[in-house]
Amino acid sequence: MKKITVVGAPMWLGQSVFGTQLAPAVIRSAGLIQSLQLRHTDVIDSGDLEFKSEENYCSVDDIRCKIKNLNPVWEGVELLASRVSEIVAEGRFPLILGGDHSIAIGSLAGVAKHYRNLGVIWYDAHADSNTMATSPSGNVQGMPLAASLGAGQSELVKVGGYRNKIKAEHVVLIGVRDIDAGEQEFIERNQIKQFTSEDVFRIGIHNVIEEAVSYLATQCDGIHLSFDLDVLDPSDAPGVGTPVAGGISLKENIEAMNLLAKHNIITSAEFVEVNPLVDRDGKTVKAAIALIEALLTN
Ligand code: B3U
Ligand code: MN
Ligand code: MN
Repeated sequence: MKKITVVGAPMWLGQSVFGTQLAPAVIRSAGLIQSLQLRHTDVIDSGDLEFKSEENYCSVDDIRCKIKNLNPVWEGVELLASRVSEIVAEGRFPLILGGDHSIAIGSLAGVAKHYRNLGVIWYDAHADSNTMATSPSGNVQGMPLAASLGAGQSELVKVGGYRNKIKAEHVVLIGVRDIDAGEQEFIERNQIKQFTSEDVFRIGIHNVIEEAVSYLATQCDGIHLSFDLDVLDPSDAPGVGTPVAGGISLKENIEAMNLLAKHNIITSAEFVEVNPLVDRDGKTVKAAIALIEALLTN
């Protein structure tokens, strides 16, 4: 039985579509906490962190302006890193509700402090491996994996007071299908293991998870799951900022979460990028809850 602490990270400034900051509240009001309490005797909802919500305009000749909203995103992820670190120090399982994917910088900074070799399973249509130099958008949403591996703008790389939260050989990307040229180069240079959505269709989600688990389990003393809802096919998860066609079905993703639960190897998790304002019939919110339930059932 896991001791779970839920924390909301209502961030939207890591990208430009208003709405991801509403996800933690909407996911809660759709019944997440009650559902977790049916499965676990010890569930604490520690509420939402308070993040700044105003966009931060700065002079275009400032090089740091290449990163959209750098200062408020940085402040937010520092706050999240401290909170997540406390939760892990209390011996509890942090379940973080995003927010856009920039929050992963804070989640990983908070978690990785407590492990020698933290593994990461990164579910995403995107590779989130851009730096200021390669990003086509300037959105921190597209940079958290690179930053956690020590590449990019120093504020983001040094969140939590240290750098290189994780090692490239302890990362597995699953479901990727929209990778920028600079990201491709980064992935190859760092030899990051990836299963594209095509790989998932070819070998099946069951085999992908078994391979990912055996790749990480022997080397890692904990595994963080970073789950971007846009890994799902947009027909199952329309409520995300940047949907990408050709994704993995909700059914297969639930099967994946069930398998991870069976292996009992995930030690912290975040679910990000739900945008209730562009969702249809609460489909994406319901999908997020179903995935969390599958992961946290034992
Ligand atoms: N790779 C692009 C697009 C993107 C990344 N993550 C999302 N979209 N959700 C970028 O802006 O870095
Ligand atoms: Mn992402
Ligand atoms: Mn994505």
